Amino acid sequence: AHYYMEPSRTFSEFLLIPNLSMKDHNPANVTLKTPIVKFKKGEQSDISLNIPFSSAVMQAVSDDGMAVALARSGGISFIFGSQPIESQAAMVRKVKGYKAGFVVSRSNMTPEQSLKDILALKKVTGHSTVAITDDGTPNGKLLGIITGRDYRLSRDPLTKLVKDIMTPFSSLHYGKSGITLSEANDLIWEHKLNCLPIVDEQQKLEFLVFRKDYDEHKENPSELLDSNKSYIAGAGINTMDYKERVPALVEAGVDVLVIDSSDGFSEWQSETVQYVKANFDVKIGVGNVVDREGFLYLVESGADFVKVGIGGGSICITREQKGIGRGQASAIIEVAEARDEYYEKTGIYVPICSDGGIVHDYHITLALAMGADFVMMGRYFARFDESPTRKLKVGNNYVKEFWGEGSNRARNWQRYDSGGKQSLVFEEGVDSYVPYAGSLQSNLDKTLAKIKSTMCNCGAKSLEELKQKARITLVSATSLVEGGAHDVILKDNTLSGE
Ligand code: MZP
Repeated sequence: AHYYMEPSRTFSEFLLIPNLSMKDHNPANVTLKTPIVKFKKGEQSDISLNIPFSSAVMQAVSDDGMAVALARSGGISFIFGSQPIESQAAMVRKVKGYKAGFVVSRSNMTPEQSLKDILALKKVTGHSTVAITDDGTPNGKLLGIITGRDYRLSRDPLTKLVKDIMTPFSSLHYGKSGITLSEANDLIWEHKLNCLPIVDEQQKLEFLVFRKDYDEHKENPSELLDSNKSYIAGAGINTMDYKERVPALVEAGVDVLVIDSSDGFSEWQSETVQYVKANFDVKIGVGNVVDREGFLYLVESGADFVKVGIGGGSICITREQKGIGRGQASAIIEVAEARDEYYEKTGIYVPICSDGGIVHDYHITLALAMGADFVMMGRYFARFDESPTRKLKVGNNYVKEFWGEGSNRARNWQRYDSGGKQSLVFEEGVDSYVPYAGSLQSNLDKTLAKIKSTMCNCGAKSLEELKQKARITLVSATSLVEGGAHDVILKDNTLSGE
């Protein structure tokens, strides 16, 4: 046997040490954009996310409802594969058919009259809201208010942002640190931008509305509803029925697949990736692995991204049942190192996803600082209205159901199969409840605020910068105690924590 004499570690054993924060280290200036499929040096990933979050390939987490909600917020769901091929394809079809587009909700008002409505609408939908006027100026007649995807783009450099904007009408969201209307007008003039500024009550710029195609559609602005993009859709597959499942998912419009397995370091996965790459033009992630060898093996097989984590999932009893696994932090640190070396050697960057074991929001920041490009979470998303399970009242509390793919309830034997009986011989997951937590958007807003704030403490405005700059320390068991409230009598013994 080969011995690893260093204990494997998990997220709670680490903390981030602040770096110098400059004045512009402000959460409004932080971008969480991240690549999720491999790309060559100097190029861009074909698929990137605005927030580094994916929801787990689980019956209790990722159906079409969750997929639309999360894609709308800038992340991605991988629709669960432990269901018949046709019903999974139908879910993908629903997500792809759901346009990431715009709803015209009012008309025949001037922008001044409707400013309140615009802001109110944004509060309700969480979306950027823009107005179209007949002459494209704030004084023109309002043709419609449009809500759409939230394009959270950074301010600099403005010309690059203009180039980046793909939709005919898009907004630049300046948030609280908004510039004034007169500054906006200067920029508009300087860069000869064809756009309409929308301001808030304090005359601070809320959005710039770019009128790229406006002239072409002036006669009939509703035509602009043709040109919407659809939401991004992911789906889980297995190494058994992929020859039937993958064509159906591709036909339904899936953007990215992931092989869902508790242990991905296998010939089965290598064969599956090679088959998909040879026959389809679709991205495919693989996993799960916990070390350098597993990562390199699957990358050589053609994987677009690699998922990391064995045994850390909240509902997982694999470590107890089989004695395999590794502390999630140690796994991420080693695989991220292998990814960086591979990039150095080949010029190909293969993103990695930290899957399972996120308990506190700061664990996400740690995973990203340790080198993960995005995280996958089950328990986190299972708590929200948008997850597909029942909300129940147990005692005085509301809960949502949440069960593992390796539980008797899900019976996802393909995820655990290693060439044996075509059934789940023993359980590797439990059937459980999680505290109900409300809507995805409100929870996400809080989590993202924490991550951005921590990144500012670390002197980082992007995830790449966070990876480079983060200083991470191990904490002793004794100092863990002082991490939470201690030596006081709490007034309310239900400290909400998250
Ligand atoms: P968590 O975010 O709930 O801690 O973990 C979710 C992850 O646990 C999933 O993405 C998957 O990798 C893993 N999982 C799902 N079902 C089981 C199981 O039944 C499991 N053992 O380990």
